[in-house]
Amino acid sequence: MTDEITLYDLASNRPNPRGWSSNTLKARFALQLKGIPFKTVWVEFPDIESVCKSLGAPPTSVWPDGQPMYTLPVIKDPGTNTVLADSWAIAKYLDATYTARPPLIPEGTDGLQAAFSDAATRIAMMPMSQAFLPLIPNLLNPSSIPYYRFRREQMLGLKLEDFCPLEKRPEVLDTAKKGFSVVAGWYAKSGKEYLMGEKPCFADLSLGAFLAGTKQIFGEQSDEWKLIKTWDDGRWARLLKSIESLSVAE
Ligand SMILES: N[C@@H](CCC(=O)N[C@@H](CS)C(=O)NCC(=O)O)C(=O)O
Repeated sequence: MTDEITLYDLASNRPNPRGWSSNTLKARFALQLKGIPFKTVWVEFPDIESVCKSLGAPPTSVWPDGQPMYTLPVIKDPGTNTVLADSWAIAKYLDATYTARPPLIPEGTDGLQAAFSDAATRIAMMPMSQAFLPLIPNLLNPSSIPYYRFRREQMLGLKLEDFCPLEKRPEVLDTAKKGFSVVAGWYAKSGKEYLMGEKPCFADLSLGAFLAGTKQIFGEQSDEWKLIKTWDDGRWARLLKSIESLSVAE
């Protein structure tokens, strides 16, 4: 029996999985930035609900048909007998429980960080997601693909491929680029490497997690990732690199 935290993360068909979902990567980076040892249990999409129920992790949302939606990341901390879903709640818990490293959500910054992430999601991350969503089945194991397609197509009311046809991808990426440039302007105002200065906060880490997911989904050698790396004078490649380099490997 170990006291190590377990992170429940989404499985992929990649040989050395390090996570590909921006939501679960937020929790992974939060644990790594805080230097907290943990192990990963990789979960297939159709098993998320049963895994959450067996752990006692509550749903975090609802499906369009009103059914509860169970999601990852989930962490289980045997040291405090805690099970938690939702990346924000996990970050708050780690800040409160593991105080050796600076907090990711310092007191008084909750609202501003949430507002930043919400705005960056709408103008930059949503268009980027539109561009990469049809590619996600390529990195899933066969047992997850039909579930993933069914659920996403049910939510979108469209076939994944029709959400962003290949010929539309450059235009959608251009919209994402414009959104990222606005976010780059917010960073420029901070005048420092991170939004709140020299140390990354949860909002930086969330953007880093999104970029890490984007890189995995398009592929490091893809034309798309090579292009994204040049946006805003390389700001996004640098942000991802610095978040990853601060993260202690699992
Ligand atoms: N607000 C949640 C959202 C998590 C979320 O949406 N996770 C997705 C994976 S990226 C999920 O588990 N979806 C469940 C499903 O598709 O069945 C968080 O930040 O943790």
